[in-house]
Amino acid sequence: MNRIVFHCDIDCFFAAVEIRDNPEYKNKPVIIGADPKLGKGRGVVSTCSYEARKFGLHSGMPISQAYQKCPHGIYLRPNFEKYSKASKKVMEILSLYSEDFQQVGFDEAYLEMTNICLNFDDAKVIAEKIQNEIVEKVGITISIGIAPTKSLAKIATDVNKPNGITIFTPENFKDFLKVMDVTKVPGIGKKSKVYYNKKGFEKIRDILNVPLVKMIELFGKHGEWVWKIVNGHDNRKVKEYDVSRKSISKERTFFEDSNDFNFIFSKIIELNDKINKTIKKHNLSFKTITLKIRFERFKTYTRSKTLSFPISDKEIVIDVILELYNEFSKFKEKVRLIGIKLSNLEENVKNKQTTLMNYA
Ligand code: TTP
Ligand code: MG
Repeated sequence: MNRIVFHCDIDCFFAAVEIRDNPEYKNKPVIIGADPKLGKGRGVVSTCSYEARKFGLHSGMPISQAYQKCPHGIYLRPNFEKYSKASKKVMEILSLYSEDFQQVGFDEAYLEMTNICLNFDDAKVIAEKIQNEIVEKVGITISIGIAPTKSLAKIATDVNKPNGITIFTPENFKDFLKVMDVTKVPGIGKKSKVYYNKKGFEKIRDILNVPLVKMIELFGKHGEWVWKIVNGHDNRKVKEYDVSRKSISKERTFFEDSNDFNFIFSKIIELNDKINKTIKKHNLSFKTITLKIRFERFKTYTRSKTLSFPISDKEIVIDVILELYNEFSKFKEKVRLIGIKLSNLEENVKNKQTTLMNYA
């Protein structure tokens, strides 16, 4: 079945918010980042308006270099509180267009629109509606990529920025891709570009022209991923994780029942590491920690502790689990199974803010 996925990305995000709040900056090169100190400043450009990009400026460029290229630009320090508010508003609007909504970072989001849009023409109308609503309510513009997979939608967004809508259909997406540089594929950055170029892969066309086995032979797992993306094979769902899912848990039955505390403890650590990966991946926190323990004659107990505030710390889980385990330490029977469950889940908004702070 053909899917319709939207990828939305705010245009020159930090700069757009400053221009919104200072209309006199409109159509001018606006640069957000470190103080250029007349060309002697240290630090980098966080982002800049599209007018500034015409002078060759871009995110990550040393601010001193930016100043040399564009001395008449308007140089501003970032105001994260403002950007955070704008991001929240945009995400609130976007999330109302589909229940399957996934925010990525501060200025990007995916929407699963398969059952909401009838076809790609309908998708375009809805995309325009989203753009207008965001201009009206937040005062900044976004670009939208529409495609049958998440990765293709992301590539599509960049085709027409700012304030653009680009549609890749199952019929035409390869025509768009073939002329693009390999770095347009999410996953091929500056470093992997070198490897791909060395083997003669300059344009996406070069990837489309070889069979999957060749890509695996040359670039292993990475090559497989890249080949699948550019051929439209990417089944990743928009909502990979649903916070309304009540808990995350893992348990392990031992091959042999045991009362060796060191062994049991090592299994607890293993389970906790696995759960923590999921927690981190989805940027979650939790309040309730549960230990499950089953003894050799199948008698099973669960013991929980609920903290007064949500945490995402894996060391604290171990402390709590050990505290809960203590009750059973005098049991003579051997242990057959150990499990850990984290519940009362929440998404970590705070962490996202810190990430934003660390960004500039
Ligand atoms: P991007 O979406 O990469 O850039 P952008 O929104 O400014 O521009 P575009 O129109 O090309 O999407 O990043 C979003 C915000 O994140 C950006 O406004 C500022 C911040 N940022 C940094 O602070 N440093 C960086 O190196 C990058 C890439 C982004
Ligand atoms: Mg952006």
